[in-house]
Amino acid sequence: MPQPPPRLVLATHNPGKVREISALLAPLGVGVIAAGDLGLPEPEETEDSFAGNALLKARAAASSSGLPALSDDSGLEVAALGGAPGVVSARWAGPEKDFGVAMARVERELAASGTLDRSARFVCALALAQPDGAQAVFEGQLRGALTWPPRGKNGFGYDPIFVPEGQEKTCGEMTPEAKHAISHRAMAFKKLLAFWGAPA
Ligand code: ITT
Repeated sequence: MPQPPPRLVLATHNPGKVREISALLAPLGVGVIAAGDLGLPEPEETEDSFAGNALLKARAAASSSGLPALSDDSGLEVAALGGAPGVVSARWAGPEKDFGVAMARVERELAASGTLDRSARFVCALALAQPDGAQAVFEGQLRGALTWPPRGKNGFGYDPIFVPEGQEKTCGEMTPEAKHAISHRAMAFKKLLAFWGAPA
């Protein structure tokens, strides 16, 4: 059974992900170094699946740092938009990474689709890569529905317009602990813990 490594590189340049993944890793005593702090470049995401892009990012960080690397590729899939924005969820925010713009685009396209179906899901693929080439991917999802206007200042990305199934608050209104109890990232993380043989 593989063990949690003493140190790993978090192969992400997204501060929201660094915050959430560091909190998930904290109880394991794993030391975390963010890719940005090592000056690692942001690889171009050329795959068409969350798992493919997660592996690409983890492999790039492991080979340039010589340390185990953990990456996260995630996004929002809106049913009425055929799964968009999906793997290009970050790109909808443009070069300024303005998620006000991205959320408004989701709402605009949903209105234009003429459907009443507001269902959506968040998807997360976590990839672990070792410098020796060993690798694994763990996936999680969170089902919910989209609301408008955006509500809440917690979380990041599309959180203010996403209401998880069975909840009334958006992810932007939830505490970090409440989001960790149900999130796509936490569900993928549970599978990583099982792989490491660590208690969930
Ligand atoms: P890295 O590639 O450096 O990790 P990124 O932001 O470009 O950062 P992605 O390509 O995986 O990452 O884009 C995923 C986008 O999906 C992300 O920017 C968010 O806007 C959105 N997203 C993912 N998880 C989310 C969450 O828990 N809550 C809200 N939005 C989320």
